[in-house]
Amino acid sequence: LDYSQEPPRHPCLKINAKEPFNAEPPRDALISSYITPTDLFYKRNHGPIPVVDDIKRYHVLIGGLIENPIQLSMDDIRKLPKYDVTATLQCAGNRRTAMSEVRKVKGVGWDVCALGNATWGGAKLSDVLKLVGLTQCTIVTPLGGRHVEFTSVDNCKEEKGGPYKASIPLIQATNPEADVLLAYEMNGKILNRDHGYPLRVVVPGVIGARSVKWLDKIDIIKDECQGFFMQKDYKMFPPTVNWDNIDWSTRKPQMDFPVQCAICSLDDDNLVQVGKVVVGGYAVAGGGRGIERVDISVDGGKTWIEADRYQKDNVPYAADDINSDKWAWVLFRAVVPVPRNTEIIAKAVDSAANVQPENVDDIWNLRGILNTSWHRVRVRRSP
Ligand code: MTE
Ligand code: MO
Repeated sequence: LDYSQEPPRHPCLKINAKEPFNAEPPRDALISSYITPTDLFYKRNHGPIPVVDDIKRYHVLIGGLIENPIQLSMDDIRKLPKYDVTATLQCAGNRRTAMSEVRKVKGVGWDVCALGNATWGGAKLSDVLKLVGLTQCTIVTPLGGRHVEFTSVDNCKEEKGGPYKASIPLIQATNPEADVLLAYEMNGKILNRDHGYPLRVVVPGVIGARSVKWLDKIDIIKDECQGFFMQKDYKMFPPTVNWDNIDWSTRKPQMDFPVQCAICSLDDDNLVQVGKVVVGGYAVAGGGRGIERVDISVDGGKTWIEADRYQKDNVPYAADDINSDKWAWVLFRAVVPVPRNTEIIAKAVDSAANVQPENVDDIWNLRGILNTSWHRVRVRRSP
């Protein structure tokens, strides 16, 4: 694997692994804007960033279990109606470092910033699939296809040098309301190499691993994708499963992510001068659910106060507001008293009343995915 053609990156990013390049922004930078600037957006890769330089010759093949396979150029994709969808992409490994502190897990360590909120511009996958005769509500094609597989042009060691792959159910892919995009823009600019130039999939509300970058082909397939990242990774196991007794076939690939939040205005350990502190951060729910509440405690979880929530331009947020971005995070803020040395905790509730687990131990899993436990930071009063 050749890492000699990596693009330049922002010096502020905290590098968790160099090759493949995995990096996240600092906490305070992450919540300084509702839309995450592209250069500060976390980068999660499993191999070198591919070079696609002959855009005239670039095309996406659509094949598999359909009667008439087609080939689409970038021009063909740009001719389809363009949608701008603001969606938060979150890596399933977000907050893995903290899970590893309980008991060691396997995988790249991440603090709380392996996510970002961007406006993705592109064609809807549902429109693209109409071109091969697949309409909304198709559960199975006449040839027996039930899943849509995305294959990349990159190469990674987990696939023994082959490309990264993932799939989603056909019913989701053909549903225009699911807002699955083939994106060629990120935050109003042409998608850059790190994030999938020239074309990537964006599956809103689902763990980042299914949003395949550098798309090469789309296949309609019978069973879900058999690739490494669908079958031997990104599955949720109970804490009793270890590397000696694991049977990967017993679990489904993780799709939607659960409700999550983290404090980003404070570090793990803080020394504060004054009697009050700003508790700011993000909260996000999978599957298009909204954030109903964010609770903050300064007494180890005995009592809670509700934080203010907002999305664009500091406008107060409501989960059921038609102007809210349903796939996007919510930023929160509360000013709380710090009476003594204490732990500050944040936890969110989504619109289906799902809550975050209190302790990381209960959701510990050997791959260290989906650490959505209450986020805790320590605060000491300086004398
Ligand atoms: N697509 C390809 N082709 N190769 C990859 O390594 N990583 C996935 C996904 N798509 C990956 C990929 C994972 S695990 C995540 S979390 C997101 O891309 C990260 O997207 P980003 O780097 O644009 O933030
Ligand atoms: Mo990821």
